[in-house]
Amino acid sequence: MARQADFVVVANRLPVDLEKGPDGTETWKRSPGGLVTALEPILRSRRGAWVGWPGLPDVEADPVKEDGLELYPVPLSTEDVENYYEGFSNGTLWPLYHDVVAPPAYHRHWWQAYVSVNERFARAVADEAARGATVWVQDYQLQLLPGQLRQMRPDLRIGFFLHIPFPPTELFIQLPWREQIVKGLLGADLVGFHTPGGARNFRSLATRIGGATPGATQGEVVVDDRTVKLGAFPISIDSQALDRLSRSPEVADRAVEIRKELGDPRRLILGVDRLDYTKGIDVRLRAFEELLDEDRIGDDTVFLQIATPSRERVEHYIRLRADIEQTVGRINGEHGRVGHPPVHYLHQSMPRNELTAFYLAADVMLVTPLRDGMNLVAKEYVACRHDDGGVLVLSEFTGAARELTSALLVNPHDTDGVKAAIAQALEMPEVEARKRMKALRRQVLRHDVDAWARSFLNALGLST
Ligand code: GDG
Repeated sequence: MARQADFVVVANRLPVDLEKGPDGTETWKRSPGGLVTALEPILRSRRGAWVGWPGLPDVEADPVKEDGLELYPVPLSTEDVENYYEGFSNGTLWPLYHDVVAPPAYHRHWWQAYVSVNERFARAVADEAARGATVWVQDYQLQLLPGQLRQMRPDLRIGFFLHIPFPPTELFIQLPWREQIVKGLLGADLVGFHTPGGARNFRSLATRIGGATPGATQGEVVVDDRTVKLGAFPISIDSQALDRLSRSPEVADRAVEIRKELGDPRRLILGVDRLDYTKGIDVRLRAFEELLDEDRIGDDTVFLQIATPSRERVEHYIRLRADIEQTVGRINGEHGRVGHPPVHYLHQSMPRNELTAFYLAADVMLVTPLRDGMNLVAKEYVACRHDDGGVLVLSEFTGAARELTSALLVNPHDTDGVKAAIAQALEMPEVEARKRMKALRRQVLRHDVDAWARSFLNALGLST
């Protein structure tokens, strides 16, 4: 195929999932997400393409045009999924980059798979990108790709964005392949992070072990006479769209119905996360349990935790699920009455409309990660509260805490502090709660995902 795309997005996953029917027929199903919403107009306006894995192992799919988007599937075998994706990406990099809240495993065969899968993605991009095209690489699964691609196609302009935190040097240097990763990232013209702290951590490693020298400003380093820009680009959501959806009568009615189904509690507390050990689901369950033990919360308060299934074959996740489900069982066993469990726990994925109704129904939203690159759930809760209602309790250890300063900020390691914040949120005078929510909404509605994508691409030299 002729090289034709002027703008290529490359991510581990395509924005569509390939699904196989019982009769073997293959169909593409759109998987909506903030990233594709933000990038779609840009992809459409400039001969854009998206390169990624279609989500099923051992499938060779042809390039397709779906809804006007050019998609280039990169195949992964079952072994690739095990070693590159579940192994090195989610068993090594994910815990290492999240402050080692779970121990990372270092296996040479996982690393080898990571190198070769990154190279396969790089080759696919090199084949599709037109001369002088701009390529935007997404996330921790593809950190070697910028360097590999620069070797193959020095004519390309390459940007890289990391969606998770970039750890401090003291942790990063555990990685046996630390130099290769830093050098891989330095193959880009611009490396973006959610926070200035992430950019600073990378900058210091780039000069220490990546062979870079300091640039003219804090936002630059120099490698082989080439300037690499570094910067913070805090991601956001399609705030207007969520605000609109939350105003629809169906969602409003559903929010009322949800409270009824939960037994019309005086107060509804909500948590929404992928079931991941970084999200601090255990932190808020422990705090809630102690508040019940101490009679600081009565049976007029209900806690609903939605935990979306995630990475279900990775060992830490299997253990986490068992622990959380045991805790929920214990709390309900000790504090529940027939028909009135204090904790409602759903291990399932929700349709977007339903999730929006939950946000609208909740008096208190608990977002308590031990570490999180940004955390979009916190921003989504705010975007849905067009009524200026609700109180957000937010961990200081999220990227979002830098922007959402009117939330009740908590240290998730301080159980007493989390308990105090929950109690304060439950009893906060309405005037104060509304004032805080108004301030949060100003921030989230002004800084949306479109602004994020534009600021990154403009810094990369692409006018949008
Ligand atoms: C990574 C970084 C960073 C969840 N359950 C359901 C559902 N979700 C949606 C949420 C939200 C998204 O998934 C989760 O985003 P987060 O930002 O909270 O967390 P990660 O998945 O860990 O994302 C993170 C992000 O990348 C972007 O850069 O913010 O720090 O870890 O949009 O609404 N959506 C639906 N049903 C569910 O059950 N429809």
